[in-house]
Amino acid sequence: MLQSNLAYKLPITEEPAHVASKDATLSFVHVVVAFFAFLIGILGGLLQGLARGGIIELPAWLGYYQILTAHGVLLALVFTTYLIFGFFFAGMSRTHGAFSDRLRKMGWAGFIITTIGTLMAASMIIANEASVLYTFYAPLQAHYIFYSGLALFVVGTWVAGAAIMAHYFQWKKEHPGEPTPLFGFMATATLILWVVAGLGVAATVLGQMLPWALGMTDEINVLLSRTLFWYFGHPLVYFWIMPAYMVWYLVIPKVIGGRLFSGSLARLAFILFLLFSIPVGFHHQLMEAGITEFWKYIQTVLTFVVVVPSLLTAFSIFATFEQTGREQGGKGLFSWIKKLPWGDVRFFAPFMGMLVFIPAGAGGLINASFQLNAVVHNTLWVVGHFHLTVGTTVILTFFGMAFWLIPVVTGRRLTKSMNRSGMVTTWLWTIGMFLMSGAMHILGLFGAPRRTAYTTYQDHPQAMSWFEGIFASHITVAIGGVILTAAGILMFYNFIYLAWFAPKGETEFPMTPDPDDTPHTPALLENWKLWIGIAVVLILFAYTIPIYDMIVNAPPGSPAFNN
Ligand code: HAS
Ligand code: CU
Repeated sequence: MLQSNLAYKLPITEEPAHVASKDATLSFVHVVVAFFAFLIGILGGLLQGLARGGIIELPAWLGYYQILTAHGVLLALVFTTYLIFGFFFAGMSRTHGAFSDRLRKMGWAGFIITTIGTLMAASMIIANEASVLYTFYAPLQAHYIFYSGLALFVVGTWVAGAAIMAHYFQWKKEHPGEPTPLFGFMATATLILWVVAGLGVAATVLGQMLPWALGMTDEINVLLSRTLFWYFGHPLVYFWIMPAYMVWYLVIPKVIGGRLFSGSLARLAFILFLLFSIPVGFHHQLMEAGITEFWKYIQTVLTFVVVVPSLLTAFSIFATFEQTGREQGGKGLFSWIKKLPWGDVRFFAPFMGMLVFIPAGAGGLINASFQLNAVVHNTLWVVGHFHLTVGTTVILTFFGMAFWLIPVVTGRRLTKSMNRSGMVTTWLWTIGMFLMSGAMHILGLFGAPRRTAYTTYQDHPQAMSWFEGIFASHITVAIGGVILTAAGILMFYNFIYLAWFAPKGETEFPMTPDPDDTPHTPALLENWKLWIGIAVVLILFAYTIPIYDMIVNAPPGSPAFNN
C-alpha cells in the first residue's frame, strides 16, 4: 500500500508486487555504502572549491590533488556504482521475482569483493599514495594497492552483475517467446555495456599499471593506457545515465499516474547505447598526439550517433508527460503541464535533472566537435559539463529515487515532511550547481585550466581581469560549492532518516506496467547475441588499427610521476 500522506497519490492499477525481503537487504547495504561515500565525497568537493577560490588554504598534510581524487572516486565511481546496484537488485526482485539463494549469494559475493576493493583504493587515497585523480592518468603513479583495489572493484561488480543477468536470463528461459520485462531488459543492456567496457580498464590496470607500480617495468606506454582508459571511460558515463533513464522510463510514468509512451522505442534506445557507447573513447583524446585524424574522425562520427538514443529518450519522456497530462484533463498546447505532480520529490528531483540535461547534452555536442574541443579541452568548461551531466542529471534522478527506494527496502514510509525536505534539497542542489557549473563553463571559455591547482597563466594581468566577472569567477564556483554542500548534507540527513527513523509501513516500488505495445515488441530486439556481436564488430573496427599502431610504433615510455 502506498503512503496516504503525500500530496500526490499513485493510482494503484495492479497488484502491488514486492521486493523479497532478503533481496531488499542486499539492496539496502549497497545504498548505505553509497551514501557514506557520498558524504565524504561532497566534503572533499567543498574543500577543493574553497581552496581553488582562494578562500581557504589547505593544511600541509592535505593535498589538493589528494582531495580531488577522493572527491572524484567517491562520488563518480563509488556512490554511483553502489546506488545503481542497489536499484538493480531491488528492481529485479520486484519485476522478475525473488532471487534464488544461489544468485543472491553471488550478489553478496560481488558486494564483498567490490567493497574490499573500495576500501583498498580509499585507504591509499587517504594515505596520499594515490593522488592521481579519478582518471588515474599515467604517468601519474599510484601505490600498487590502489590499482589492486580498482581491479577488485571492477571484478566485484562483474560478479554482482552476473547474478543480475543470470536472474534475467532465467526468467527469459522460463517464459519462452514472451518479451522480457522492460526493467530486466534495460538492466541487462546496462550491465553488458559495463562488462564489455570494464575489459579496457582491466587491461590497463592489470597489464600496464600494476606491473609498473610493482617495479616490474620501469616505463609505461602512456598513450595506450589513456586509450584503454577512455575505451572504458566513455561507456562509464552511460553506465551512470542508463539507470537514470530507467527511472525516467519506468518509474516516473507511474509516479505521475500515467504510462510509458512506447516500450519498443525504449528498448531500441538501450540497444543503441550498447552498440555505440564504446567505440567513441577518442572524443576524450582529440587533443592527444599519436592518434591519426582519420580514427579520431571515425569515433567522432560514432559519438554523434550515440546522441540519437538520448534524443529518443527526450522524445519518449516528453510524450509520456503530455499523454499523461492530457489523460488527466489538461487542455490546449501547454496546460497539461499543470497536471504534473510538482510537489512530489519523486517526480520533481528527476524532472530538474531532465531539464538540466538539455544544456548539459548540448555542451557534450560542443565537446565532441573537433575545433571547439581545442578551445575547451583542458579547461574548467569540461568540469562544468560533467557537473551538469553526472553531477546534476544523474544525481538528482538518484536523489528522487532514494525517496522511494530506501523506504521500499527498509519497510518504511516517505512522510510529508521528508518530501518537503527533498524538495528543498532539490532546489538547493539545482541553484548551487547553476552557480558553480555556470561559472565553470564561462571560466573555461576564458582559459581557466582544469586538473591543476595552479598555473602561472592565472597570474597574468589579462587573465586575471577575465576571471573577475560575476559569472567568470572562482568565487562564484566556491559559493555554488557551499550551497551544494548544504544540499548534500541535507540529502545525507534525508538518507539517515529514511533508512532508520521514518515510520514503519509499506511502500510500493513505483513501476509502470509494461506499455501497451509490449506484445508487439520485435523479437529481434531481444536477440542479445546479435547485439553483442555487432557491438564487438564496431569496437574492433574503431580500435584495432589505432591500438596496433600505438603498440608497434610506441612512443618512448614514460617514467613515473607522483603528485
Ligand atoms: Fe560528456 C567529457 C561528449 C554526455 C560525462 N563527459 C565528459 C566527462 C564526463 C562526462 C565525466 O566529445 C569528463 C571526463 C574527464 O574527466 O575528462 N558527453 C558528450 C556527448 C554527450 C555526453 C556528445 N557526458 C555525457 C553524459 C555524462 C557525461 C550523459 C554523464 C552522465 N563529454 C563529451 C566529450 C567529452 C566529455 C567530447 C571530452 C571533453 C574533453 O575535451 O575532455 C551526449 O551523450 C549528450 C546527449 C544528450 C542530449 C540531451 C537530451 C536531453 C534529454 C532531456 C529531456 C528533457 C525532458 C524534460 C524530457 C542531446 C534526454 C522536458 C520537459 C519540459 C516540460 C521542458
Ligand atoms: Cu565521452
